[in-house]
Amino acid sequence: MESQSNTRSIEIGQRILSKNDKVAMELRKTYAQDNLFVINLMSSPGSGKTTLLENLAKHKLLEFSVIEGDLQTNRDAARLNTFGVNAHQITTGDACHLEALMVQEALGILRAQGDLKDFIFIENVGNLVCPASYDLGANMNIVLLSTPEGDDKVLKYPTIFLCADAVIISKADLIDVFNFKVAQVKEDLEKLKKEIPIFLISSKDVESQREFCKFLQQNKEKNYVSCHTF
Ligand SMILES: Nc1nc2c(ncn2[C@@H]2O[C@H](COP(=O)(O)OP(=O)(O)OP(=O)(O)O)[C@@H](O)[C@H]2O)c(=O)[nH]1
Ligand SMILES: [Mg+2]
Repeated sequence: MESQSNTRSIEIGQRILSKNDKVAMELRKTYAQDNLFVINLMSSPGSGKTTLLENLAKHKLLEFSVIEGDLQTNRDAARLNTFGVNAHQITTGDACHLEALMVQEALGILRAQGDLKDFIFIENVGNLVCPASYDLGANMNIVLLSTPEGDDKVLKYPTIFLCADAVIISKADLIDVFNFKVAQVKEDLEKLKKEIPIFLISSKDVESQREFCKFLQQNKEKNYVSCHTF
């Protein structure tokens, strides 16, 4: 018979904060103090994150600065600079996500350049998995799902959709081409117990972009802060 141990385990109902979580908490305070509204855009590679930002700038729908994340090259920052957007590129090398410390440094650089707008987009590294594990302290986490990727992704990659405050179905002009079912995405988000706004956006439809900007402005006025854990 096994001897009974005198030890017992106690459940501690508190997450142990990682270094990233601690920096994300600091960032959250900085955003609030400086009246910044920060949006973390996450998606697969090529789903249209940079194109959306280009369009917001081109049509003068919102004034914003950008922190760009890619494994290599400064191509996305250069694309946005062409439209007069102050965009700072982070190249992560092998890392498939941005971390809070990288964002903190980039924010310092944008600030030092003296052109920090009230809205800041963080374009995360294109990946539907890793960014969901790194809190960047953003006011809003927004996931893009483009129509060519298929309408079945919400339940296949639930973690990233669980931390989303809104979902953008991008390349909406191709809905019919790819037989993309918006109802499937809604149903799967409901299965994840998420009632969140869904925007259908196309680079060819300025109104869809305007509606999205209105949503961001309303949430900035409300001082919305994401409550989702990473
Ligand atoms: N038809 C159509 N094509 C689009 C739309 N938005 C973007 N694209 C195209 O999709 C491709 C990828 O767009 P990007 O904006 O570079 O995608 P991204 O998410 O920034 O890509 P990464 O930064 O590499 O993760 C480009 O060829 C765009 O022209 C859209 O609304 N409709
Ligand atoms: Mg991009």
